[in-house]
Amino acid sequence: MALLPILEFPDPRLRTKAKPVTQVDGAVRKLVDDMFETMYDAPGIGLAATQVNVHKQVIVIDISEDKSESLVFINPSIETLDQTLFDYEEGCLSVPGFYEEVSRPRGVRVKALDREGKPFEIEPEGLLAVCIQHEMDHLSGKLFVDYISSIKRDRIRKKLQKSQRTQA
Ligand code: QAP
Ligand code: CO
Repeated sequence: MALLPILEFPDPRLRTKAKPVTQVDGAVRKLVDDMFETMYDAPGIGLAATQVNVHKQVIVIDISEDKSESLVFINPSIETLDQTLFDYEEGCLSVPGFYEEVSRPRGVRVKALDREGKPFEIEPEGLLAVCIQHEMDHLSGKLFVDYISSIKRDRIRKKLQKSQRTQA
């Protein structure tokens, strides 16, 4: 297993559109395992392959308190079931230190492949629904800061660019 470096906003590679996985093989399972290790180490509750500069449709999520509910989504697709908006203060491992409220549909149906390449379907609500929508946005090059005002986004961008400069 390995910890993978996480790209940070405004890195343009975060805008890359991920491609479908054609075969869920050992290399994909290794990526999944490395993504879990990276996410749990952070710690975080969700990570998309885009964030570790791998442009394949792979997401890992675990919203449990004790790392007991790991979920893998390969080639996910989504439908809205409950359009009622649900507000949540979101963060992102690619936007460290910043949290903003985002509104998204409350209920969704998600179809995907699991770690073995087997199709499955879930109908999450609440935080899990938020998290899946947030991670699926990453696979299409979108970030939660795209939903907030450009004034706030620019302020976050400037602060992160400054800390990235002094880190490097
Ligand atoms: C996405 O985010 C998410 O700023 C996952 O300094 C977040 O795991 C979906 C993290 C909220 C729904 C609701 C963020 C860790 C982790 C930070 C994360 C930080 C350290 C974020
Ligand atoms: Co994120």
